[in-house]
Amino acid sequence: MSSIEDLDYPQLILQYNSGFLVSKVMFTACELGVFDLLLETGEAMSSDTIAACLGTSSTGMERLLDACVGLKLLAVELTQEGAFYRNTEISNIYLTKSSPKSQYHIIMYYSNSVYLCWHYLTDAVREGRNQYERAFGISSNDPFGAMYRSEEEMMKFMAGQNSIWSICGRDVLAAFDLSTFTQIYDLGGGGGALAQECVSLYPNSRVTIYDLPKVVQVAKKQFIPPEECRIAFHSGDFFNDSIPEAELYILSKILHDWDDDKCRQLLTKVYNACKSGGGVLLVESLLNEDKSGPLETQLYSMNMLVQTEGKERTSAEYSKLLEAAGFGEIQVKRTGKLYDAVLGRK
Ligand code: ASE
Repeated sequence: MSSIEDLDYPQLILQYNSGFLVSKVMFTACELGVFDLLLETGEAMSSDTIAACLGTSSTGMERLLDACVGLKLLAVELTQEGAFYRNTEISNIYLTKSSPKSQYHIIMYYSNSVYLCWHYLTDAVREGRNQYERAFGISSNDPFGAMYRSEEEMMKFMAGQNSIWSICGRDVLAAFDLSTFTQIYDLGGGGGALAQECVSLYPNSRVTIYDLPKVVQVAKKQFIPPEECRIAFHSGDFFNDSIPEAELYILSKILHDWDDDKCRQLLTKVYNACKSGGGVLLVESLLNEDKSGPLETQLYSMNMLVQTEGKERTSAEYSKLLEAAGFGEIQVKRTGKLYDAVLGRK
């Protein structure tokens, strides 16, 4: 019989106690450009050289680099001349700015925006609402007004979302055979990385990114190459403006931003606009039916509490919302990765 002391509970609690320290070390190494510098120079460097190149203190940099080694984000070689640091393969692929699979922008968004809202998690739980007022002194009644409070903030969010689709986009779009749908609207398509994955995976598809005018303007100018003729744009607010007819609507991480009422409102509008025989694809991180996990999704749901009006849901909850709007033949595909897919048909 094992007593409770044999289980590593104290260890677990101490690990959770310092979980945020881990995030902060990675955020800081990214923000200072440690991984970019090591990729650029292509050889192992001493902490003094790295500190000099990046304009930081030696004492701070040495500790940051050692912590990154502990996190397996850097490797260290000890020589007679001292310690030399280099990137691991994972940091080269995901933590450098220029890599095609770079997560740099979403990491910066977490570091500079999400993190500040999480400072007020206790208040968010007490009040049951997002914390823009406390974190940034701006009204929290319109979450996207708050998230897009400046063009810079909006671009950080768009670039952040794009980096997620550079690693998860293909899996969610391949979860179902969507090749019979050619006329597709990506509602709230933002920077358009998912739309780009879509036209690449389904070469006969045409995707229109439907988003707020200021988002569309930036997506056109900064994110989608002008020669990409399979991607079009539609400026509008999908709650207040009309939604054009199409065969398939993608709502990728849209419903998780809103409460059930708003979700039903939006899905009903989508249903009315949809061609018969068409469908709607929800891309979301699905909770288990008993909400016992996955942990990442439970944490995302807390993030929706501090940042939006929404929450993460189970597949039964999404199915109910889809059915209430009129959709049928609902199919759910768990990808085993961060984001899953739910397809409904008209
Ligand atoms: C949203 C997505 C995000 C609204 C706010 C957000 C993300 C961070 N903040 O639709 C990216 C995905 N991360 C999470 C926690 O869902």
